[in-house]
Amino acid sequence: MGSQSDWATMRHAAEILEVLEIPHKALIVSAHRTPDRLYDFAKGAKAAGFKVIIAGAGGAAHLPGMTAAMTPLPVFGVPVESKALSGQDSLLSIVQMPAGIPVGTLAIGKAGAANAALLAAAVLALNDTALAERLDGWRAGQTARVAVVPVDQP
Ligand code: RP5
Repeated sequence: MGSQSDWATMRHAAEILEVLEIPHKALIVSAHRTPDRLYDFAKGAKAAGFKVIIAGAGGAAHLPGMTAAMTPLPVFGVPVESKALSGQDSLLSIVQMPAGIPVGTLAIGKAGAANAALLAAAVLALNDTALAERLDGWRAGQTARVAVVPVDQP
């Protein structure tokens, strides 16, 4: 993620990765404030053993696109909800990649972070039967928790 301030959003990705028992690292890598850290991370990610990168950033959100430019790994971008423009800036910055360098862009905010983790899990599950079963179980649990009849909530 691009900043400590993104963690409130990106922790929703980390929580799902934890539940699915997917080893992961949560790192602050700013395209603007720590460009050398971004270069080192993105250039070295594949050799370091990463399989998928989830990049969350807000505002002029260059992190996902710049990361994708420097790694062959799949990159999923999460537009963090910004104060000034409610994440519309983040979304458009991340989603409008020119042809040739893809970033799989998720929804703004918490839903995008959670879905980035689930999408990463689905990719990894293609070559991991045990993870595929855990992901199936997670989805079945979600389905089972949906009530048929709504209740009044306080
Ligand atoms: C982006 O700027 C970060 O991804 C963050 O969403 C946004 C604001 O960062 P802070 O000023 O809160 O550190 O680079």
